Parts: sequence; C-alpha cells; structure tokens
Amino acid sequence: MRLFKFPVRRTDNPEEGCLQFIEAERHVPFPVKRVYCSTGVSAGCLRGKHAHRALEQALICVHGAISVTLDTVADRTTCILSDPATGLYVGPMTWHTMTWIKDDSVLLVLASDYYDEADYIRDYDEFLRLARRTT
Ligand code: T46
Repeated sequence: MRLFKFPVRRTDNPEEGCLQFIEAERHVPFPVKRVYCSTGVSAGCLRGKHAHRALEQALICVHGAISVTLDTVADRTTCILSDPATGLYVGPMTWHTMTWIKDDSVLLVLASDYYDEADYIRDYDEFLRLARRTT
C-alpha cells in the first residue's frame, strides 16, 4: 500500500483550521489530467468494485472516513482514509472497493488521465484472468 503525505499549513489560531495542498508530479508521481469527487454518499455504501487497465489515481478523503480495499491478486489490503493530507495510490490492475464509514464523507480523486470507460474492468472474473496473465 502506497500512501502520499501532503503538506499542511496552519496559522497560530486553531480556529482558522488548516490548509492542505497537492502539486501534480511533486506530491503525486503522475501528471494530473482529471479531478473528481464523490459526494452525498450514505454510510455503508460501496462504490468502486472495478480495476483500471492503465489509470493511476490518488484517493483522498477530504471529509469523514472511507475504507478502501485494494486487491492486486497477489495481495489484498484495507486502509481507512480520514485525513485530507493523506492520499492512497491506486495503480493499474488493482481491484478497488470503497466503503463509506460516515455519512457524507467526501472522496476526492486525482487521476492521471481523462475519463475513458474502456479503461475500466468491471467484471471481477475478467480482472482475475487479466491480472494473472500479467503477473
Ligand atoms: C474510481 C473510483 C475511485 C464520468 O462520466 N466521468 C468521470 O470522470 C468519472 C469518474 C465517472 N463518470 C461516470 C461513469 C459512471 O456513469 O460517472 C458514473 C459513476 O461512475 P462509477 O460508477 O465508476 O463511480 P465509482 O464511485 O464506482 O468509481 C469512481 C471512478 O469512476 C473510478 O474511476 O477509480 O471512483
């Protein structure tokens, strides 16, 4: 599991909160061509359940808490994201499932390429077949 730590800036006044920032190719190791977010999701909901053929992504929970399971056939790990200054790398050929732990948690995603449905593998058996061929 690969986690990125992003810079955090605070002032002396705790009421002003903090500011996190992410610079493409500095704080994530790929060019960012697309940013999207998932909002309004209820606790207990599962999203994802697919892999990408080539896409690289960083998943960041900017509010709330979201559990993410990564399955590369060789390895399966689960991580709870709840810190806006932490990004989880999801590389190609990684089956990923996100489970919302808290209502209205917000998932922000930085992606290395534009949306392309052809890059998705949405069938788990097909994912296993392709992943075993490439490992
Ligand atoms: C991923 C996880 C972390 C678009 O038209 N453009 C976009 O940029 C995206 C991301 C999605 N869509 C469409 C495709 C579907 O018709 O939005 C709809 C919902 O997408 P999906 O069911 O794939 O959503 P999630 O939450 O299961 O997965 C999303 C991303 O699609 C996926 O790439 O890795 O978040």
